[in-house]
Amino acid sequence: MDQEKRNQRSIDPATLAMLDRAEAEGLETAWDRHDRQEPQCGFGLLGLCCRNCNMGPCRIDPFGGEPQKGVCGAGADTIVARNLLRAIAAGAAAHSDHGRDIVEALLHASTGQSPDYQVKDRDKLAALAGELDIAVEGRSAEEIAADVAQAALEEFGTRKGTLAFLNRVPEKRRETWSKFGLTPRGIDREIVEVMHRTHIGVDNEYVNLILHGLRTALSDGWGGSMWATELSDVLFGTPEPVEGVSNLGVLQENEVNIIVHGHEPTLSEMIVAAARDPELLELAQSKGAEGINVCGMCCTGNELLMRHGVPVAGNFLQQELAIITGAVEAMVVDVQCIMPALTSLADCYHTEIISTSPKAKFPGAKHVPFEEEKALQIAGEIVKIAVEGYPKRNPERVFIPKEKMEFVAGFSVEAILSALGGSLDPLLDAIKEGSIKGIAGIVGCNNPKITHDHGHVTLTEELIKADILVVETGCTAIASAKRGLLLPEAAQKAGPGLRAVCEALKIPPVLHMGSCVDISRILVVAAAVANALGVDISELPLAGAAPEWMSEKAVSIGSYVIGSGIFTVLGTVPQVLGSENVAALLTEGANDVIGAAFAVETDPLKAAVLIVEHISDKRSKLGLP
Ligand code: SF4
Ligand code: MSK
Repeated sequence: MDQEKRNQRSIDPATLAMLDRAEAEGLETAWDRHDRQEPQCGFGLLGLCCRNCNMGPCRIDPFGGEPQKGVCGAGADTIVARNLLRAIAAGAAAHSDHGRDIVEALLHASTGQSPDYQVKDRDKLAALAGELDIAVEGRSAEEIAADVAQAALEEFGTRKGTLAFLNRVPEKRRETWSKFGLTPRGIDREIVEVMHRTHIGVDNEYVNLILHGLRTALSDGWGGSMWATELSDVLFGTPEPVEGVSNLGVLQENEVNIIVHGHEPTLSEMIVAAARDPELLELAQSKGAEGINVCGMCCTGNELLMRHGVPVAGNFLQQELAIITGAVEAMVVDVQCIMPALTSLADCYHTEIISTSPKAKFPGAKHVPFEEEKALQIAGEIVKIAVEGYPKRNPERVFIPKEKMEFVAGFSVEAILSALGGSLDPLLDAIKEGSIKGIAGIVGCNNPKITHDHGHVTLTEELIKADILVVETGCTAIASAKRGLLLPEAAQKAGPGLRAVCEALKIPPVLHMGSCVDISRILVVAAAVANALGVDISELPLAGAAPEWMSEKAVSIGSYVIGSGIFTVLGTVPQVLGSENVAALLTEGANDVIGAAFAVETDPLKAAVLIVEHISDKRSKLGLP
């Protein structure tokens, strides 16, 4: 591969070193497979193909020629809107089903069915119980947890007609939702209704479709994702500032390396515990290893990092590269963002891919079904498989890049409040007097369509320079961690106002708030700031961005973020440009309905300009300097 093409793949030296290694070994990665997909289907890129019934597949000519209608008569607006809705539904379902699993884990913990799990944060449990009108006085944590879990389960197929966490939403926003029929009624209900409406011959009016798409996404942000976050905190502990290390250099040459990858904390929490078992450590030593090194990848990594400081081996596009180090005994996967390519790649090494969820099997993987009832025992079995694989490692094929970077994570809402001295006031004062101009949430994936980590890091650096406090989750946060932006010292790269605030509070200018579902933490902060100022979220100097997004979950996230009133810049082009009407509604018309819209800008420097301008516009409308 020529140097120019190689360097366009990533800005991360560890990633580039591993791509060279892959090429030398004749191994393919997502970047190679992406190249082989070129040119990608033009109809698909524009959202203009439909497979919703068996009279199709149908496609619309984007240049105005024939055909302009599918067999049923659906035109570009309907087809593009329906495709977008199905992506939102898939993303909302992924987050919310994860949320439901956590709710059930809490329920089983409360009844003693899964004895390895206990309530870790009783204060948070009590606070949630208060929000849900559940009695606390004189009751055990288990009794309260059982009631909270039952109330949470009710949110999925609710008959109450609305979601509990809407009490956190500023009144003006709730009025807007109510006026336009956007108030989510129940998590499962909205997702099911997307599938109904997008069936042939149901909803064919693009505005009506998109309004329901926003409602569905809001049921994710203020429902499924928020429950996942809140109850993970109850079960596993609410994150507090914690030090960690990131990038492939966290893999250890002389230890058993286990990577936990995916999204759910339930199993990975137990893997961390099992890896400390003296018997397993002794077994590892008997196999010639100096220890057992559990590292995270993607959002399972973020969950563990936020609560235990477990090292993070990398973000989405680094999952294959971790295996190519030749130093990974087992990659243990649960759900979401796990490439099916991993198993054939692992066949070239001694690495065992271990799937654990009944919802996610992978041809070629070893399946060890995870059961909460025997969580620690199963985690121990998995760790044992990894340990026993250590002697099969071929030291001559081991290549671990040296890059790794320290960082500070763990910024839950509670941790931010504590850093501020217990109240939002110092943050509000800093925003009001202009030392912090505003807050930007940067989130999302990697995508081989654009240079790995470049979008995340460039946008983050530009915004902190402009005195904008950045909060991050998911693969963005891992990109920033690798770049040193999650260290308090990174305040030196910030503008003078933000730098002074960070130095006074001893916090980084970029706060890692967790995994993809933890974007709900960002919503909670936004709502709390709006409530404190007595305004709508859409009036605040806030912005969102997803510079390298690729997943359907990101489509749902972007939609609930604008639905919550926050302007959002997308760094990869969504598949909606086949309908001028849909694109105009999402980028302009939405402003008139929900007070926020999307922008699409693939250049992160220009995206930063858009965000700075937006924040400055919001500040002047609020009369702030
Ligand atoms: Fe074609 Fe209409 Fe069927 Fe879609 S729903 S495949 S546009 S006939
Ligand atoms: S893991 S959804 S690649 S952020 Fe949450 Fe990363 Fe995107 Fe998956």
